[in-house]
Amino acid sequence: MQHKTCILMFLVFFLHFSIGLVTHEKLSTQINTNTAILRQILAKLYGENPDVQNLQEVAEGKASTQSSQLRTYQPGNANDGNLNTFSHTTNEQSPYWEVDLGRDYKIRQIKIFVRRDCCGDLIRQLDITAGPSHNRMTQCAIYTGPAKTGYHLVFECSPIIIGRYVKIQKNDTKNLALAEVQVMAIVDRTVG
Ligand SMILES: [Ca+2]
Repeated sequence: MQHKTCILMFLVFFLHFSIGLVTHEKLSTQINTNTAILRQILAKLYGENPDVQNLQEVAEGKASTQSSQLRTYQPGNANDGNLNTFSHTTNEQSPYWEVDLGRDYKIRQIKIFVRRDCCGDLIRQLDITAGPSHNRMTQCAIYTGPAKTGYHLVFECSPIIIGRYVKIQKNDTKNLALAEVQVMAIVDRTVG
């Protein structure tokens, strides 16, 4: 990582210095040229570590379930891409919500969007796991909370988890309501 830091420091210096030398008329052209060079070098740097790029959300629209359901608040409301809809279990012991991504992904982050209308403090005591099958789940994070209404929580899975299922389980006897869950996975680079 250190040589990358040095290269970036050099680039910042180079850009600063070169902009100072050119005339006002040439400034725009010079900036465009420098930006192109910077992009090429950054692409080269990140090319050595493709994990830095290519994080994609892979949960939206996938099959999801929950341990119980209050009225019409179906599990799919938590991965429909809409922050104004939410899933909702009944009050029960250890309610959970789970999504089936359809295949294994390299899961790096799990994001939870708390309801915007109320009750954010009920997002607490969460056990966030992922894995390739239900009997091989690995903990990504725990969240003691409590959250607040409208919170956006981001959990890093470190190291990444290879998994098809992502489960959010709450360790109390109240309901689990989720406005949205996003699963950010490392997806293979596309060429061109
Ligand atoms: Ca939603």
